[in-house]
Amino acid sequence: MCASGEEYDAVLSFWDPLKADPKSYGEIVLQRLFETKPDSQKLFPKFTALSKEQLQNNPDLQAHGGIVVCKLTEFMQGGGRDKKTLKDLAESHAKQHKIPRIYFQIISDVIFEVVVEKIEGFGTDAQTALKNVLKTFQTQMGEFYDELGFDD
Ligand code: CUS
Repeated sequence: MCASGEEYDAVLSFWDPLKADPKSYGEIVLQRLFETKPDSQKLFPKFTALSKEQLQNNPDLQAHGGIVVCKLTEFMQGGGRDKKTLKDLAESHAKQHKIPRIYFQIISDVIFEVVVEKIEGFGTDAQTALKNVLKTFQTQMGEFYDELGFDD
């Protein structure tokens, strides 16, 4: 199912902390991702060899995490209609990083978990909205992956 306009607004109404501090939240998301799904750490060469300690306060990890949160924010602010953001993201992740599409599902689940845990006020309606927004995000990324003929 596609997220509705109200659902983007519902999520965005709680999103200010992430917008204000994308690096910190992005860092938490990537650390949680690597913990729960260790093989995901191997997808980016700059993170592969890092120990758990080295993943703390790591500027590269914070920078990449910040990008993840900012891209998702842009996607929501565009009401899911801004194709350019996702197209660029799909291209870099397919062609350059070669990330299998299943990882967008996995990172979405982690984002959901972290947001609900860390952000005040995310009630059941906002949670459903966030789930649908993330689902739409994955679907659209999948469509670009199809266009690129990557990882079917
Ligand atoms: O960067 C980005 O942006 C992406 C995310 C979104 C949500 C799409 N990514 Cu990168 C992803 C991933 C990573 O980083 C790691 C691992 C897996 C996946």
